[in-house]
Amino acid sequence: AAVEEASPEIIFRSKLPDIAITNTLPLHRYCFERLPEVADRPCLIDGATGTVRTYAEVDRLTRRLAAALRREPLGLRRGAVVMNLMLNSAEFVLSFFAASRVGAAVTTANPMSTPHEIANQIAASGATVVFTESMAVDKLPASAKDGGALTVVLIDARRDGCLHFWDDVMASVPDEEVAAGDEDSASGDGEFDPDDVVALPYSSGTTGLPKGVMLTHRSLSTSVAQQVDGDNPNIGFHSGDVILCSLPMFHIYSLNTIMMCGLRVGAAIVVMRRFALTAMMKLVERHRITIAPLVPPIVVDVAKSGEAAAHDLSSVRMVLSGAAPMGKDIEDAFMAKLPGAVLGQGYGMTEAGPVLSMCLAFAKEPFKVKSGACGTVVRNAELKIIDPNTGKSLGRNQPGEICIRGQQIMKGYLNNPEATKNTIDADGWLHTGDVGFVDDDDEIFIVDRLKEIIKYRGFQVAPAELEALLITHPSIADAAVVGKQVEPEIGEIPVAFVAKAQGSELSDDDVKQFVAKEVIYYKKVREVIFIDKIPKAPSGKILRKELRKQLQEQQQA
Ligand code: 4UV
Repeated sequence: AAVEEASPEIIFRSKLPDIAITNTLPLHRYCFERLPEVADRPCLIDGATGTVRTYAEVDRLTRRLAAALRREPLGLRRGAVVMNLMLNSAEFVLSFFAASRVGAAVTTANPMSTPHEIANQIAASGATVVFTESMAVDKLPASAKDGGALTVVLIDARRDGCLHFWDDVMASVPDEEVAAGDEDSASGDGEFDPDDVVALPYSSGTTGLPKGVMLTHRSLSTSVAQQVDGDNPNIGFHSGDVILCSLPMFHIYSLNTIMMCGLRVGAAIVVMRRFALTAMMKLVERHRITIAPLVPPIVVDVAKSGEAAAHDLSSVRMVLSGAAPMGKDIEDAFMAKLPGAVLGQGYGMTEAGPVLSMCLAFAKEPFKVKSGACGTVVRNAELKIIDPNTGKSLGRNQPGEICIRGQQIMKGYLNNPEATKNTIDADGWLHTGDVGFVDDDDEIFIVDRLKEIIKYRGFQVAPAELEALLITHPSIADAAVVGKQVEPEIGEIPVAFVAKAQGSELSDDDVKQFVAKEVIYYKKVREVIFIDKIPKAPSGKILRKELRKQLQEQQQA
């Protein structure tokens, strides 16, 4: 009788050799490990004011803040959750690493979010302290999860009922408390586990509503090491580099690849409160920026702008793009503007820690790469491509679902073992919901997406969230949301298919306005299509493929 042999899995690895990775240190110590060498070098440069803080200053400020977090009235301990609800600032970096020092986790959110979105994340994450700024403070709920008081620390204004970041919190710590305390542990009380959660960004993953992604000290230090450690680091950042931080630190791309990797190598980080094209070009010129991590819509902005020629951008040696697909034509148009730089892509997913693959032309000893590729799998990790129907692993040049395994991936979704199980299988493989292939040179090309998520200028939009909102409208019987490809400055927009309740005279503007009131700008429904019935499988699952096909047909017509 024929014996069925289990076919071996086809696993892809980096061209770079594995390295010994230190991933059992608290994240703040790992990121500031080179402090003795770089103490007097610039660490954070404020884009608006030009204020420079050195590595020694930033380290000391995070110690001071950690001491304040441990004292009353904040009284934070290992396991606590803090929310960072702000645009880019030095205070963001300080509160992140102070939280790491006390063994707390930071959940990050966009300060443009609506009160409803903010309240949801505070309740779900269990945050008890919020670091925020004037633009968002009025949107905060009155209390934390269990009805306890939410402590609000305001970085840019004084206000009744809030603590001021500098005047109240930082100033409360006597000097002798600053240096002492946490040399031997992250928590200050002698306890630390590298598998403690330190960052808790929210992502909807492959399906459903946004969930807390538990990234630990171990996962984040592994991810940073995969990018910038070793004799021939995959991204050849060094302490002489000046890195632009125009992407929001509340998103994992900026948090990890700019902030953590930048600190790890001892580079200077130019902090822009938020992206603006002209201001960005001026900063490049003024600070002789060498590294510019961007997203495809910004790459397009630069490629199309006549302004590039009016600025001296010659200091830029590396431009990273990630978080959304970037076509070859965009790459080519951009390179014509910055011929002296290397442009390449990284591919990340919050749950993956986040970086799965990175362009090898960024390596200290660079490899030749093809445009349109989104890198090669990072070192110390395994990647496979599976047939989504059979689960069998596929060879080169065959598109299938991308899966990744390694110590950098998330520990799981917070309080959601079911969703965790559906994303990380029993063998430790994280299923991305992205469709791609690995070519003959180990380069990865993403060609499609199995999952629901929509990306508007690189920001996640979860269809399930909009659908849940839409069906609360009395005139809507049922609804489904899918993404539609638009111009590359945007990427995709959310389109709502709506089945009206009987007799309703709902207009598409009514639907758009109803949603716009409840969600942040990038989640707005930009198009409405009325339909008799939402197509569904017998299980009740929305048949998104059919709706997407309908959109495509409409676009072609
Ligand atoms: O969860 P998320 O919002 O995460 C990100 C993270 C991107 C990063 C992070 C660190 C980097 O150094 C870097 O270069 C990029 O975007 O969304 C995850 C989904 O976004 C799509 C894909 O569908 C992911 O599952 N995506 C991310 N990068 C790319 C991409 C890319 N280069 N090409 C195509 N799609």
